[in-house]
Amino acid sequence: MRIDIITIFPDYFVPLELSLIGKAREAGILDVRLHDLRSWTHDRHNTVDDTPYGGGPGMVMKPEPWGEALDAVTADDPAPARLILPTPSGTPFTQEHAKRLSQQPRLVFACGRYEGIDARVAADAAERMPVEELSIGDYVLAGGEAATLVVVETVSRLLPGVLGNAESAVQDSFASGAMENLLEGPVYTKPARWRDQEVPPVLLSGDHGAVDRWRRHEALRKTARNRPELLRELAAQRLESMDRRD
Ligand code: 6GU
Repeated sequence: MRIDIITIFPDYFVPLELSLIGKAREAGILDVRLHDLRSWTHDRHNTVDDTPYGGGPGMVMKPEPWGEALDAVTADDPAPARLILPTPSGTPFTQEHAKRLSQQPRLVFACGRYEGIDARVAADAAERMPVEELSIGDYVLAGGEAATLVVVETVSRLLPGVLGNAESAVQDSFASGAMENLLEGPVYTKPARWRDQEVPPVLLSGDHGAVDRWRRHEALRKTARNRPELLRELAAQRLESMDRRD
């Protein structure tokens, strides 16, 4: 997969050299390219923002550098690109989005700062490529960079050959595998006794059926405690699938 990131802070993306993603890049599974938006400015101060039409606080990113940047980055056309615009006003990013995005050959991320990017940039780009506005949660970041890191990491670990254990991506909380959208319960490793705490004996029993039942029970407990709305959604889904069978 090819990923292009346009930002005024290319240094923000050093973490993409590390760990899982760093290795995926070295292995040629992932090709990440960073682009400094200011290289598409033409004034002495490399201006990327201006005051908002209609008034109000803060600054808005100017359309011209963004238009030129997107033209240049997508002119080199190894595969059709999908443009991702991280913004707190986007649709909520979920594991389902990640799965879909991981099947794309090429993603381009446009990291806005300040109060956002002039709206004409997205409208103009949409004439040539699919454009998605994504939010990573109901809070406001200073810019799209941290959100881009989140989306890139979530998508990258789903690429074939990136995870050591192909099953762990399926089993994750939210991956809708065997645990049907429940949160993952507690996990343990050696030693069996640590600071007066025992590992739950069922995990040492060798009874795989009992282990599966215990894990599902713990997953339900954790979900009820931390995300009760997920249990209601699960119940609703079940009723719906029963209706379809009738
Ligand atoms: Cl994608 N961008 C910004 N600036 N803030 C956010 C966000 C994105 N998602 C949640 N908050």
